[in-house]
Amino acid sequence: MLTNEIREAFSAFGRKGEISSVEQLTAGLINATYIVTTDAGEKYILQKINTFVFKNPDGLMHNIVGVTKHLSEKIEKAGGNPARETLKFIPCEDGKYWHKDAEGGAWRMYVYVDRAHTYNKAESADTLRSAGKSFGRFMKLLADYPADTLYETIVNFHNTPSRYRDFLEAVEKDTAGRRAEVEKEIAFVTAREADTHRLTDLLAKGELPLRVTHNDTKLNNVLFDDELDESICVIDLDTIMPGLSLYDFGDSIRSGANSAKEDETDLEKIYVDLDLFAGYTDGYLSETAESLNDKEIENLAFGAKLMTFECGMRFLTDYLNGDVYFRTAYEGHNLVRARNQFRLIETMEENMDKMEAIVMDCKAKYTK
Ligand code: GN1
Ligand code: MG
Repeated sequence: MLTNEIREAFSAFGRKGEISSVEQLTAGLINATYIVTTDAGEKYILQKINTFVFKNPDGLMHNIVGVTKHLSEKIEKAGGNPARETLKFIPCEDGKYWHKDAEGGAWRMYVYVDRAHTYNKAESADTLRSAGKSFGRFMKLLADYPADTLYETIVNFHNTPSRYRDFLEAVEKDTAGRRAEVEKEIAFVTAREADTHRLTDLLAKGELPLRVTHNDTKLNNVLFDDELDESICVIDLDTIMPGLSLYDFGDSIRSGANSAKEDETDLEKIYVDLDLFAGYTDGYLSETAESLNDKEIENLAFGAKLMTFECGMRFLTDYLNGDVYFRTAYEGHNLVRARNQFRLIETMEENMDKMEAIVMDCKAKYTK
């Protein structure tokens, strides 16, 4: 699918050789992502940034380039291999890390990490344990990153009360004329209004610390080595911003401990898989138990529920708005995703005690 648009964007990065093939990756719901192979056998990821979502590509790339350089130095010092353990972005010939095409589209490019794969759905608790370690280590490596130099790439990204207001506005406006069809789902959300501000209240009271977090820790945002099947590299760095550890932990559970895919339609197949939950929690706390405070530990399981709630509410909001934000493959896709997340929440509510007990066991295992 080599288009003129792709050829033109690729050439802005001044790499040698001609494009020999292009493959589109469609697992991400926001940007347009292509694997580009050259006749010299080099492989890159070329991405068209979704500027409806990311309005300031300069700020976005400033964050990503700064963070990946920092990670790269730390990985090198620790005796690791930065070429496989973090992303390497390529500047354009003018030194900038993104290219504006003739239509105003924004493109960036990085080196493709070879011999690696992702999971859209976890196969075992080991997969999640490994992902948990990577995301835990990621937060640790960024603990000394100057948070005040980071742009807020999406304002109020995980501010759940603000997401809730956006949801109410979408219900009120009913732009796509779909409200009548989703009264049940709307009631599911409004019944849980009190949850929306629990973490932001603790943050305001100073009981939860702001950290440099990833904020989009979906299972398919970590690469696994083909040979070892171990997670090696955290990707999709667009939302690195100051945030709560609970957002990162929570979103990983939302996506990784779901017994089914995010858009499974058969609600009976959807539940929080406690083995997968335990695997992730074990991996994550093996890296972070010493640095998280008691309030964070206490709220990990709730964070999983809250991130599932927020995401489900965002899918429903987008459905009400006429599918303007998330990439959809068919009419009603966002509603399917919302119902899926709401079913997952019900099973988390039923299992909250068990999830909390697993967290405490893992904490005991990794603290003296
Ligand atoms: C988006 O870009 P991707 O597909 O990794 C979204 C996340 C959602 C997720 C749901 C910037 O992540 O917040 O949790 O879809 N990213 C953005 O699958 O909105
Ligand atoms: Mg992604």
